[in-house]
Amino acid sequence: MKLASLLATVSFGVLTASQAMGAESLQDVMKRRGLNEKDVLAAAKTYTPTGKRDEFLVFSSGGQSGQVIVYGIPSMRILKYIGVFTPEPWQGYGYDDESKKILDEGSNIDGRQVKFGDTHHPALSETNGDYDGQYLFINDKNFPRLAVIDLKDFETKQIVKNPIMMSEHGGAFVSPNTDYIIEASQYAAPLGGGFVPLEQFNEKYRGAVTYWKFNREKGRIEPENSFSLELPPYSQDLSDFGKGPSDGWSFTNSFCSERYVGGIESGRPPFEAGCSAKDTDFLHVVNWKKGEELFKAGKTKQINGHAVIEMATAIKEGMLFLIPEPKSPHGVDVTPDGKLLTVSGKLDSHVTVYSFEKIQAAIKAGKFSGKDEYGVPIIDMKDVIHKQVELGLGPLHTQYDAKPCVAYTSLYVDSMLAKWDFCEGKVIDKISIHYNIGHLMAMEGDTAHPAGKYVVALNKLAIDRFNPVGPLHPQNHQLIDASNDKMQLLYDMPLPLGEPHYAVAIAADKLKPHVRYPHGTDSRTEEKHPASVRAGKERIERTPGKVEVFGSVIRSHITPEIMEVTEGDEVTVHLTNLERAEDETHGFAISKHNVNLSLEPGKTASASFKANKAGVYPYYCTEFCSALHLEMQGYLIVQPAGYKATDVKAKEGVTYGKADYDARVKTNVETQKVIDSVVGYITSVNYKDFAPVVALVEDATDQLNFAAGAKAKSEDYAAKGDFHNAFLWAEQWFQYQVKTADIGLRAKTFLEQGGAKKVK
Ligand code: K7E
Ligand code: CUA
Repeated sequence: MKLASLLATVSFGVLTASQAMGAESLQDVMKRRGLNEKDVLAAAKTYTPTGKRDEFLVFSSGGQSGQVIVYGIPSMRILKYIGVFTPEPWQGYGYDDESKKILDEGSNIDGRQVKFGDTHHPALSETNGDYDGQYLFINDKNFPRLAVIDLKDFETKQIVKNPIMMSEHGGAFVSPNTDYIIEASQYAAPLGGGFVPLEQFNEKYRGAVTYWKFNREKGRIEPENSFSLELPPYSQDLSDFGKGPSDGWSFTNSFCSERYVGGIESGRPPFEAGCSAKDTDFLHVVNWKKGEELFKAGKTKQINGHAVIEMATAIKEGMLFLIPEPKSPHGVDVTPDGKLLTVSGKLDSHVTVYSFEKIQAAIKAGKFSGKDEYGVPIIDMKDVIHKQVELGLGPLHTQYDAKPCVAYTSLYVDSMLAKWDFCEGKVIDKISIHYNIGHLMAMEGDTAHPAGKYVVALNKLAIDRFNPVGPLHPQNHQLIDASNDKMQLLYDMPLPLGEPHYAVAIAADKLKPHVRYPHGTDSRTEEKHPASVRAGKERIERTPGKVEVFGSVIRSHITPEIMEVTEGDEVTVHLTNLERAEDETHGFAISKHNVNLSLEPGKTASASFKANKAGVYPYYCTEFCSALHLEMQGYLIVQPAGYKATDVKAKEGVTYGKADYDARVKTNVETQKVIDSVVGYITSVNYKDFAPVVALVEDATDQLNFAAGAKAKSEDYAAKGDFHNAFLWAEQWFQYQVKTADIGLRAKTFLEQGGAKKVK
């Protein structure tokens, strides 16, 4: 009745009627909130009603947080933080033994644990130059390392530490088939570490690029099959791989090719003066395919057990060239067709477009304007320029549009974003954004086939856009509608982690993540966990000084519920989540032991710790997993050394009799009828065609078997006249029934909503 009258109101458009009912019209809301038509249009372009999903997913650098932020476009709703270089407690990352192996080892340098990461550039795996939705990589500028994230479960699987660099920046960027991931150093230093006085900067300090070999089948980087190229001590910067005609080549910018060393405290002009003195720096052009051959032929030098192609070898073999590029450049970005590269000079108002064909022609003809001090051939800039386009002040990074020849470039000094034609060399549109823009991101905008539609401006430290939250301001990602020539600003999203740097956006339908793990999976190795258990096989193993628990979690209990250990024991708790239902993640935390596990359905994770203080430590589930979540608990009992148990029997809190037992059994019998009717419905339709329902039915069957076990125990006790225990087991029988019914009803709802068909 209510609905009918509401519909009537809408269809007749009677404003006063809706006001009379207390509902507001769009006009009312616009007036009340001070919105104009443009605002409402922008809202309509981003608003995503409940249940609707986003068209693109973004993987954004979490900056100094060392994490990755995942959000949707156009809604700008945050979906996940992925722990990468720093712990992420909710996911148990850095808390369970399995992830600690990756994070602790990947954070250790010279015996020190580095507890942050300066993440800059995420990169998605590619097949033929297009995103394939399989893997994500991200670099750490501060502690040169690279992480591999598997998009099957959005978890970090590997961290490789760069064996020769002291800082980096030009990573991660992938080759068109993800054979290699590039990591270029930033500030020159002695390769491999160690002390060399600054006076020997020119002779002994070096830059480098590392080509990390990626094994796609294993989903891991193979350090033993990776190599680096030694470079002059110019501050190498951003990099990109060629594709299409330029496949096999990579490009790395530099700044401070002046090789200036500051020292303001001793009266020397500072770094920033000496590092921007010249009008040009150098773009490094590298034939990495040739590098791969040299590496395989062993024409390398070992530094810290890592193969490095020396500059002299690279020059002799014709794999390294330099091209001047305007003043303090930042991004170098290969066009989707692989024919051109755009380079932005921060201190130049132009973007320079280089032609790969012309570069190749110059190399083939041996036409060089000279050599740098290290003997690297320099290609004359004017021989290889396609266009120079005046875009505005402080151009930084470029991304590409779905339309041929169309690019977007961020203008740091102007606080603008330019849409331009790199074939013709003309500006199409410019839009003012907030300020402090660094990178920008177009949808799949660094691939062979960009998707267009939206651009995001990644702005730093949003002083005035949001409610103030203290001196440290949030970052600001601004969504821009780029589907028309004229761009429109749609939405400001504050991000409260670190400086955004770069982000990549992929069509959401390319991602097919798991909803659960196969039973007993170690998610970090993606293999069967050796300590996983099946229901009923839980156990505790003891050896002198060691206790190992092989337990399980399932609504709503942890098995075992009591763990008794002795002070000083080394304890390891392995827990397997036996559930199959998608949302049945359980947590496991032990009071005061820094133990927190996230156990998604099917996962096995472990926590090791020393029981160093006698006491009673409650443990419990940390996810609100069911009605009896709070009862999902247990005790770690750490007994003092030499403790002897007395045989005094514990006094029960409450004792139960026959009447309690009878009443409980009566309810259980009623409950069983409900379950039977749900089971009847499920089996009467084609439920086997619904994978999630099949999983739920398996879960429900488990629970029902447990219920049968508890019922048998209850009846045994009743037969012996022990109604206290008979009642408690009847209660447990009921708990299993409740869980069965809960799962069964979820399956039923799913089937009804999914249009299941009658089969009998
Ligand atoms: Cu421009 Cu690291 Cu790519 Cu920051 S970087 S903005
Ligand atoms: Cu399991 Cu709460």
